[in-house]
Formats: sequence, structure tokens, C-alpha cells
Amino acid sequence: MKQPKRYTITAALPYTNGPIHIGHLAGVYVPADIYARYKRLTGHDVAFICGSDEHGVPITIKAKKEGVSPQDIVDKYHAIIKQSFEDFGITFDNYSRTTAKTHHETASAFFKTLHGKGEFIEEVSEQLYDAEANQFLADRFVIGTCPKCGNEESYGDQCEKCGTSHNATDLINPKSAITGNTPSLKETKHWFLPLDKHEDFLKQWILKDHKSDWKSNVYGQCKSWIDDGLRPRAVTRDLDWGIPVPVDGGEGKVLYVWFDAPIGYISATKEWAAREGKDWEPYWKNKDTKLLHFIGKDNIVFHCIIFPAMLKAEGSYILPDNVPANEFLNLEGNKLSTSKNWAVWLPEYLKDFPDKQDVLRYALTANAPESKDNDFTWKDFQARNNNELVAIFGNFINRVVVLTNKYYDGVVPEPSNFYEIDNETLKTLKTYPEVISNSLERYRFREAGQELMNLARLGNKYLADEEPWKVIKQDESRTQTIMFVALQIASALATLSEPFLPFSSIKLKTILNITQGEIVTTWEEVSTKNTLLPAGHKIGKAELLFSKIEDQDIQTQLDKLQATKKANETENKAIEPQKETINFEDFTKLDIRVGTIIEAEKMPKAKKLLVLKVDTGIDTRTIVSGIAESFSAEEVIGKQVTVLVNLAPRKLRGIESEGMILMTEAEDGKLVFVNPDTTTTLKTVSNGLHIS
Ligand code: B3M
Ligand code: ZN
Repeated sequence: MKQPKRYTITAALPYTNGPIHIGHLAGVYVPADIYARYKRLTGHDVAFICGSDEHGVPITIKAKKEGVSPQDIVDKYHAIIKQSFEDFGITFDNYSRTTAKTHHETASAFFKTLHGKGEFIEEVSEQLYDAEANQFLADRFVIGTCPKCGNEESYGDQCEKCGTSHNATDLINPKSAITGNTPSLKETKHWFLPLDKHEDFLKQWILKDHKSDWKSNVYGQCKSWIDDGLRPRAVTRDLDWGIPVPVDGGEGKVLYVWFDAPIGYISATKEWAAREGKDWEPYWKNKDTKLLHFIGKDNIVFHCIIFPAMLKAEGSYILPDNVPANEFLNLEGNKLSTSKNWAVWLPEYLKDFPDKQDVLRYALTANAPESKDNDFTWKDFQARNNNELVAIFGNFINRVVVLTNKYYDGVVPEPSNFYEIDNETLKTLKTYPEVISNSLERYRFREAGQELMNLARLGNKYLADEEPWKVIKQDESRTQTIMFVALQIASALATLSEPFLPFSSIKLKTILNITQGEIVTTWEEVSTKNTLLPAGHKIGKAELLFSKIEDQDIQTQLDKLQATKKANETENKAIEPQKETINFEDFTKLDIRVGTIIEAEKMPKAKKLLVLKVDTGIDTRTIVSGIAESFSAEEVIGKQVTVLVNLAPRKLRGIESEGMILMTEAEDGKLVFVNPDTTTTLKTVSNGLHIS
């Protein structure tokens, strides 16, 4: 099979509402980078594209929370994310951002083209509205029950549990994420992409053409979506953060973030091409270009259904050849969560393990959530490092380099007769580029990473079997052959490890003195060349490729997580979950009034109880209240309080209590009164409804 030469490889644009964590890395960026590096190494023309997704509700929510502007948020996290990708060795050809001018122009033009072609439906419909916040509730501004799977925390546009993408009005029991209110419906005009119109095409293109080459998790999600029936999807929003809708009637509205973000791949390619003096169009429009989207499973429908429908409707673009989406990575048995701080954050990792980028890449690849969700544990991370990178790969290289320096002053020896084991070993070595390629071409990164380690295993076993350190005592020339063969394996490892362990690959090439000139071996040459490191070539001194990770380092990470867990538990304790819903009638049964405490005394022999006389406006009555640990009798006299007056009377220690004072708990656990507004002198009746 002849491979196409041009690859446009995209990695999901991360939302700039927080730093990158290991879930993002394992799901998207590590496999995408392995693939891009591998394609470059095998001589292809690659555009590896990414950037920050800076519009959308997640950004606005974060900005609200921090009390700053959305622009402040995206500037802050764009810088953090970009830097950490760079430090981690992700080789994007361009890392752009969707607030960039090129992107605003490109996305606007794209929208206008579809609009001009009559590809949208323009419709006034009722959308969810939060009157208190004075805002329409799109996307993450509304939370409710997913109509498909029953998840009670589905967002307006998407349920993260089952992956379904829906309209906000489909949510059962929707609640505003801003005020918690139940939204009302309000009319507004939007532009809809009629996915139903593209149904036949999508059925053919996904369900038939890509039945066998797309991953089954991806194919399955698409199929279930198509089987459910495709409906028009709004691609505009009533929000103030985003790309303005560029057509008449669009004032005050912006493009839906999932409309503009994937176009970000195109904008970022344009930006890159302009910088490199290239033409961007072949990367998006030539039929012989392979377009690949690396994403996490929650992005499948957007990349497999909505974006392709947009590209198809536009008419001049190619469609993705594959969308190798991964499942999710968990951390120590729990779901990764930005809000719960349950994550290993890339910037923190790089601070704690400044020279161990490759270890994380390797551990995440070995454990990649390729076909099911998977778990990252620090113990496994340590074991992958100590038992594989150090004990197998590093150990092999170290023995080869140390012995070559010791026996031959660092010069690759002339081999003599090759025994069968030597020929066999060299023959096996030559199969590795293809073995690894085969896995990579099928997006099986775990398998590919293990095959690389198998090559190091081959080297280790060869040395263990041939024992040059013993043979040298009797047979000089045999030792030369053994070391020659071992050095060929070391050189192959330097080349083939590049996509997986790029930092170590460079280090190894430096040790072997093969960083430039003819001695540099390409991926294919590992199979085709008979000699990778010729006799007479001088290598450098031994240096450790990998170093052991001690228990203490792992314990530090586990302690960090433990602290997070504790902090979350305390927080959860403070916030009790909401009780079952009651209806309005239930509520109106409560007769809540403003009263004044006119007398108070401690109940004898009861630590918690005060006996109060309260003027409720209707009468003066006795209320026994369990507040003595928070208040003295003296300090409550004269206080205006909120009283539930129609609570059935109840005897407490022989005294009848006729009502209840409403209290709540402060952060420190101390009781406080639910105070009526004490600046006014409300003396008597409030009909309950005014108490909020
Ligand atoms: N920002 C979603 C995410 O981070 C989104 C990806 C956009 S790719 C065009 O899950
Ligand atoms: Zn769902």
C-alpha cells in the first residue's frame, strides 16, 4: 500500500479554563505527538495542528468564578498550556488560539459561506432563559437530566456521561448553572445546521465507508447517534463571549463554540503556512491529504458528525480519514476532575520531575485508555520506570556503551564470524520498524510502545545469553562480533524510540555520536541497512538514560492526592446535597413570620437548649431552641428572627415548643440566625413567600 505523503494531524483544542492534566495527555496529546513524529520520521509532509479553545461557556464560567474578564482567563491559561506542551516535547507545528484574528476571520467567512449557500435554517424558537441572570442558558450554563441516559448533571449541549449531544431544551428538569433557578422559555432567533439534511451522506460515509477502519468505540457512538435520528442543531448563541454572528440579524449573538472551535484547526493551519511560506490549502483540500483528528471520547460527535457536515456543506474541504478517539483515564481509581482538583497537572509534574517527560509519556502510552477507560496510578508509573525504562532499556544501553568504552576505547569493533544467533538477532532487529508501524497505523499506541520495549528486551537477552564480559577472557574476536551486534540494536533503539521517548532518543543519539551526517539512520533504514553503526565509528561516554524513581518520590505524589481528597471531603461535608424537590403547594404550607425574642433562659441541665418567648405578631409563644452552644440567653434577647409558626407543637423536656426558629450553619460550623433584614423594622407578618 502506497502511503499518502501529506498529513494534517489535529489534536483537540484544549479549553483555556485550566492547565493540561494527564487525562488530556493520555487521551489526545501523547498519541497525537507519537503519530506526528512517526510520520515525519518516515518522510511524510506533516502539519501537526493545535491551539487554545478560548470561546464558549467554560471560559465565561471560570472568569465569573475568578472575578476577572474572559480575556484575562484565556490569556493566562493559553500561556500556561502552550508553555507546558513545549516543555513536555509536544511538537505542534502550530499552537494557535481561537481569539486570534485569523481565526475570527476564518470562522466568520465559513459561517457566511454556509449562510450564502442556504445551508442554515433561520428560526425563532423558545430557548431556556434565566430571568434573574438576565441571560439565555446555553451549553454549560444549564444543567439537567440527560434525556438519553438519565445522568442528572448533563450540560445543555452535551452529556459527558453518555457522550450524547443534545439541545438545551431537551434536558429534563433544567437548572441554571448561574443562579440555580429553573429557567423559563423565551423566544430568540438562531441559525441551525440541519443535520437531518446530511443524514444520507453521514450514513454512507461513516456506517459504510468507515465501518472497518474506525475504532469500534468511535464507530459505535456515531452509529447510535445516527440511529437516534439527526435533527437541526443551533450553531449560534445568545452570549457575549465569542465570535459575533456575521450576518444580518446576528447582532448580540455569537457563534456556538463547537461551530468555531473545529474551524480553529483550519485557521491554525493558515497561520502556520503563512509563517512557513507555504500554501495552506493542500492540507485541507487535496484529496491525497490524510486528515486525522486526535480527540477524547467526549468530542466524538462533534468531529465525526457535526464538523464533517459543516465541511461537506461548505463543499471545498476534505473529510477526516480517521478520528482515533480515546476513552478516559482515571487517576488512582477516581474520575479525573478539574473542579475537584483530582488530577496530575502537567506544569506541576514538570516541576516535580523536570527531566522525566519521557517517563510520563511512556507510562501513559503503556496504559493508554485506547479501548476502555483506564487507571493511572503512581505505583504503576514507578514500576514502568524502574522495571522497564531503567531495568530493560536503560540497562541494555548502559552495558553496551560501558563495555564498548572499556574494551575498545569507544570504537565500534570489527565483527568476525556471525553465528546463527547473531544473524537471527540482526534479522529480528530488521523487522521492528514494520512491527511498530503496523501498530501505529492502527492507532494501537500501547502495543507500539511495548514493541519498542521488546526490541530493548531482545538486546538484553542477547547480551545475557552471549555474555561478552565472560567471552572476552577467552575469545577476543567473538567478543567483537557480540559487541558489534549489540551496538546495532542500540542504534536501532535510538531511531525507533524517537516518537515515544523523544528526549531519551536525543540523549541516546548523543551518546552513540549519531546526531548528524550519514550515520543518522531513518526509520526505514533500520530494516534496509545491513549496518547501522559501522566498525570504526567512535561513540561517546556512558551516561544514564533513565534513573530510578524512589518510593519517597511516589509517596510525595500520593500524599498530595491524599490532601486533595481530604480537602474535598471537608468541602462536601459543608455542602449537604439538595433534598427531594417539593412543589409550590408544599412550600405555601409553611407559615414563616418575623418575630422578636423577648425573653430567653437556659433550660436547666440541657447543654443545647434555650427556652425563648417570641413575639410572632400573632401572639407571644414559647419556643425551645437548640442553640445554647452558639448563643447565650442574654445575647439573643431583642433579636429579630425568622419563625416557622405552624410547626406542630412538641414537648421538649416537659416544655411545649410552639414553632421553630430558622437557623443555618456558618462555615466554621457555628449556628447563625436566618435573619430578616434587620435594617427595616419588620415587626410582624411576612407571608412566607418573601423569605428567600
Ligand atoms: N475544547 C473540548 C474539550 O476540551 C474542546 C475541544 C475542541 S476541539 C475543536 O473537551
Ligand atoms: Zn447522557
